[in-house]
Order: sequence, then C-alpha cells, then structure tokens
Amino acid sequence: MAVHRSLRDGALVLELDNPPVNALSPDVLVDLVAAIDAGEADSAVRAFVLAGRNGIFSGGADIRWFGKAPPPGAPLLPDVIARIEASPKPFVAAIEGTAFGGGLEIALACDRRIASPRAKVALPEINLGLLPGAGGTQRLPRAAGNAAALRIILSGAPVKAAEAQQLGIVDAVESGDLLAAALASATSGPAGRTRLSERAVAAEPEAFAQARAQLAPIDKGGLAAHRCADAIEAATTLPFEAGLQRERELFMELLASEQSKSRIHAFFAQREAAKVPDVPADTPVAAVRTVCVVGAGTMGTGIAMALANGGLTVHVVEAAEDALARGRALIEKNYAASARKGRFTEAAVAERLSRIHFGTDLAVAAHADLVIEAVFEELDIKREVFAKLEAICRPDAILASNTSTLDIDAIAAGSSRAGDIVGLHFFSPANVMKLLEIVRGTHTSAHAIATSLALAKTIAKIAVVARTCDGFIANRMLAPYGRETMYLVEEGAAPQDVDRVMERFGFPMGPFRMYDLAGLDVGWRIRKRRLAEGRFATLREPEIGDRLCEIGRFGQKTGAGIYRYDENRTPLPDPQVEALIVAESARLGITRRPVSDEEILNRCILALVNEGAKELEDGTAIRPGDIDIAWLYGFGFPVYRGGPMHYADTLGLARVRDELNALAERHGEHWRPAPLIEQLAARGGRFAELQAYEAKAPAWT
Ligand code: 3H9
Repeated sequence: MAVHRSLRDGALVLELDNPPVNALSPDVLVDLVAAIDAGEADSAVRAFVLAGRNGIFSGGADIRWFGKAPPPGAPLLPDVIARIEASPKPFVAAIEGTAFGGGLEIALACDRRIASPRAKVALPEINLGLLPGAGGTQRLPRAAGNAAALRIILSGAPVKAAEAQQLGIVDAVESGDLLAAALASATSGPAGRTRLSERAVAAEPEAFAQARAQLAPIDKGGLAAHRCADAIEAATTLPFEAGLQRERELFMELLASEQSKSRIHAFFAQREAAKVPDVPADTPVAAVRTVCVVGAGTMGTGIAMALANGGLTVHVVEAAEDALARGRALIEKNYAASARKGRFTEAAVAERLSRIHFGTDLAVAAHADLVIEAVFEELDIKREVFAKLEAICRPDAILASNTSTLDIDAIAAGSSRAGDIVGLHFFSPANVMKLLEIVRGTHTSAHAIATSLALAKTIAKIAVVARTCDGFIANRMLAPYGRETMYLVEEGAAPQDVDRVMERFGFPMGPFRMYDLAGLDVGWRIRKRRLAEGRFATLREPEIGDRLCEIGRFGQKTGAGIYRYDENRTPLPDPQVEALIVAESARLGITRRPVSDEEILNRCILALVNEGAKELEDGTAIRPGDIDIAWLYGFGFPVYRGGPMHYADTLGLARVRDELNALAERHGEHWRPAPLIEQLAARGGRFAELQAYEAKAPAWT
C-alpha cells in the first residue's frame, strides 16, 4: 500500500508511503485516486488531509518514469491534481520535511497548506532541465506573486517554511502536532473549497523581460529556464485552464530535450556514484569529527575550510611557523571575502574560524579521526609524512593523501596499515569545488572507503571512487585533453580559438584560461617528473607550456602565462606568446594551417572519451556515470551535456569509433578507439548500458 488511509475526526488522512522520498510513482497515484474516490463516496468523510510518511511529504514525480509509458490504467500526476481540485470536499496538506516538485504541486492544489518549522518547499524541476509540469507554474504565481514565482522556479532552490509562509505558499507553520493542526484546519476551517486556480494574477511584462535578460542562452543550457519563464508568464496572460495546457506543451518539449536527458542522467549518476559494488551499504563507518590537515598551502587551507564549513573540528599542521602564518592569513582572507560577498554572516565566519586550529606539532594528529596530508606533490615527501603519521595516529584513524596524481599503492608501500590509507583528491579551490575523488589503493579497506563517502556527504561534496593509477579518473583524462589542446595550437589554432570553442560548448573556462589559473608550472613540474621516470616515450609531450615557464610566465600568479592580464584580470592575447608558438611549430617542422572550430571540438572531446573508455577497461572507474560526475564537478563539463561519456552516447558510439579511426589515420595510432568503444559500437551499444565494473573488475585484497 503506497497510500495509507485513516479516518480521524471526520477527515480522511492520506499518507504517502513510498520510501525513501515518497516519489509520486504510478503505484502511488493509483492508490491516491482510489483513496479519493473512497473518501468522496463516504459520507463520514468531510475533508481530506494529505501527508507523507518517512519524514518527508514528497520529493516529487518519480523521475525514473520520465519518458516511459505509465502502466495501463495509471493516471498521470496532472490528472490526479485535477481530481483533487475537482473534489467537492476540502483538502489540507500537512507538510513535514520536504515538498519538492510534484509534491509541492499537489499541495498547491489543496485548500490549505500547513508546514512543520523544518519543512522546505521547492520547484526544483529546472535542475532536471524541466519545468514544474503539474500546475506549479500556474499556481505558484497565484499564491506568491510573479516575482517570487520567477525566483523560486528559476533557481529551483528550497524555501524554508517561515519564508514560504511569508510568501503565501503555506498558510501556517505548526511547531506542535502537525497532523492534529491539519485535521483541525480540514474539519473546522472554512466550508467549501478555496482554490488557488480561482485567484487572479497580475500581468507584469516588465518583470518577465527583466528575468529573461538574466537567463543563460537557450543553447547554453538555458532552455528550461526560458520555458519556465514562458510558462509562468502564461499564468498571467491566459485563463487558468489554458495556462495549464500551455505548461503541459512546454513540459513535453523539455522532457524530449537533450538538455533535460543529460541533467536527469547527472542526477542519477551522482547518486549512483556513492555506491561501490564491494563496499556494502552496511560497512561500518567511523564517526569523523576531528580532522588533521597536514600542509597549509593552497590545497591544505582550502581543505581545512571545506571541513570547517561542514561542522568539523580541524587541526592544520605546517612544519614552519612562517608557512603556517601564511596559511592562516589565507584562510582568514578567504572567509573575510565570503562575508563581504554575503555568502556567510560575520557570525558564521567566526564560528567556522573557531573550529580551525593551527600548529607546527604533528603530535596533534593523535586526536584526529582522519588525517589528510596535503604537502608537496612528491612521492618521497609524502611517504615521509605517512611514516610519521603511522607512529602518531590512533590505530582506528583513517590516513588520507590529497595527491592529485601519485599512486596510492606507492604511498602505502611498506606501511603496516595500508588498509587505512586512501586518496582524498580535492579540487582547487577545495572549499568551493564540489568534487571529491576518493582513491582506492589495492589494499584500501572497505571501511576507509565507506568512511570517506560519509565524510563527503558531511561536507557537501560529490564523491566518486577511483582505483589508483596515474591521475585517477579526472586528471588522467585531463592529460590527453591537455596534450590535444597544445597540439592544436602547434598546428595552427590560437589559444583563444580553442578557449572560445570549448566555452561555446559550455565549459565555464576554456583550457588555456584554466592552465593560466591553475599555474602552468604545475604541469611543467609533473611533465619533468614523468620524463625523468622515462614515461611518455611513445607520445611527444608538447613544450609550449615549458617554454612559457622558462621565461617566468606561470599564468595568472605571475601576471602572464598563455595570456597577459590587465588590471581586471581580463585575458589578452599576447604577441610574444604568438611568436613563441610560431617558433615552436617551426622547431617541430609543422606547417601551420587554419584549424576549424569543428576540429577543435572534436579532438578535445574525443580525447576525453577515448581515455574515459580506457579507464573503464582497466577498472579505474567503476561506471561511465562516475567519469561524467568527475568531469561535471571537477572540471566544469557542461551539465546540460551530461558529461563526456553521456555526451559520447548522444553522438552515437559508431560515429565516435569512426571519427577516432579517422584521427588515427591522420594523427597517429594513439587515437585508435579503445577496444570497449569498438565492442559497444559493433553491437549498437551505449556506455549507459554498462553495469558497475562490467568492463573490468580489479582484484582487491
Ligand atoms: C517533477 O516533480 C515533475 C512535475 O513537475 C511534473 C510531472 C508531470 N524520483 O537525493 P537522495 C531517489 S520532477 C525518483 O540521496 P536526500 C534518489 O535517486 C521531480 N527517485 O536523498 C535516491 O535513490 P537511491 C522534482 C528519487 O535525502 C533516493 O531517492 N523533484 C526522486 O539527500 C534518495 O535520494 C526533484 O527534482 C524522485 N523525484 O534528498 C527532487 N528523488 O537511494 C529530486 C529522489 O536508489 N530529489 N529519488 O540512490 C531531491 O532533490 C532529493 O532526492 C531530496 C532527498 C531532497 C528529495
């Protein structure tokens, strides 16, 4: 039974029960209509109260059913809402927890809404590339006015109960017994129906023009936002029923769009990524309250802030007093900037700062549940730190390295507690970027992985689990992508052309601007190390970045890199760099030629996809969706394109294979499609159909 019925004080209480979030699946809707039919036919029932079990009202329509035909006889959500609206008996919604999407739309069709103080309401469909398609765009402006409706629907952000009451979205906030209050309202409230659909709403064309002016262009992920605005405006220009009809048409347009399919893919991929096949859901998780961060550089300080923001106590340890003072000043400066921008209140900043302690004595690590080493990216230095930590830390502490490329097995080699050692690769700036790559060594225990996944949730990071290798999921793909951007420039493209094409594709920042921001010296150092280790013998490493570093152009930090920067940090093409690039082409014997936008896009994206496929083949990534999540939240791949592997599926893998083969003919064997792409393309398959570790399951100890 997905809807429980109970008659109380003359009202039929209908409780949604479809764990975990009471999604409005066909089963729930069938039960709901049956319960309404029964309640209407029963003269003992004077009114209905709608509520949810599982601590939540409803997370909305069941997204898993989108694009599928509902089972025969199952009503659609808009039909159920029309049924509620048409009923002669009043409905009161008792909103406990969350009423999102279709959940709020059902509540808006009720006569009154009573919420618990901790309740939150939202119409977050825009995050799925959709619009509220069950009356939300028509009823919300009637409840809260156009400005609030535009703000809530276009942001998709939750509104807390108190604000929802101020805006007229809920009628009352009840801190006592919510159900009793809803029952009282249902049975002794105004007789007859009070329908939002009967309310007038003002036409305010200038409010809509203003809102539209702020939206992303339709072809850059803004399709849903524009259609949301269109649907809300229809509420102000059309009678209610015609407005609903318009909303439906626009919803169907969005549902069929690639932007929505990609965002829905990202929604599920994000949740799937937290599931690791051989780390069962009941794996014991250590309670992490105190973390020691070793290193107070850019990464260490960013990580400390991310942890403090998540409510944890942090000890930042740095060997030298002056480096520690610099780290402390950096944290204070960053928090002060956040307070100035209104991201945190002064009080919240003070509270966060009070949770971060600074010191030069590593002995403090003895108090930590988890230690994150964020020292220089050199294997020997890291191993030295781990050796010290092993002697200091509690036997049950987890020992993590924030390495971005080094092999976790090499870091753990010789350790007596390799099971406790895990990679926690934060992305810079660590207090801002959403991704946390959890890197699993051959001996890393399930307990360490499960604890790391739980930590990610506590500090609001999106986690993916990668097997250890050079670069893990995200940076390993960055290597061929980065090489390709440089090859393109050696062949004749300008860096600003490559940036323009990739930004047009949807990256917030083109690769060359990103290199300048991250610092060209970082790649320079990694390349020198790899060359010293004798790697990349088969593939030529582009040297443009090295030439720039040799003349002190490290990027934004030195005021110049690929670009030069004016006082507003605007990147400007620089004739000195153009000359350097032309000289580099000449040195390599390359005759420069015009490179089309299409070629730039193709080579950059296909370099990612081919490496991603290889990561699946050797078990670095568990599933294609994890790779997508790493690139969406680590490097800003446009979410409305779903990530590199999803995007490859939309291109079609036969086309991907053919284009890779064509590139191999022209540019060398390293372009040959990964065998996984060959196999999938040959059977007309897609990455999306691969199960976890279907391509290759590594052997763990
Ligand atoms: C809509 O309503 C359309 C209508 O306007 C028009 C229709 C015609 N459906 O996030 P969590 C699953 S569109 C199906 O980890 P939390 C989720 O996949 C909908 N499944 O929990 C996960 O599954 P699993 C508008 C859903 O406590 C599990 O529930 N609504 C749905 O951190 C737990 O999820 C939204 O966009 C769903 N609607 O957060 C709300 N929601 O355990 C989307 C969740 O197998 N949902 N699941 O991995 C959310 O924002 C959060 O899930 C919520 C709970 C805040 C509700």
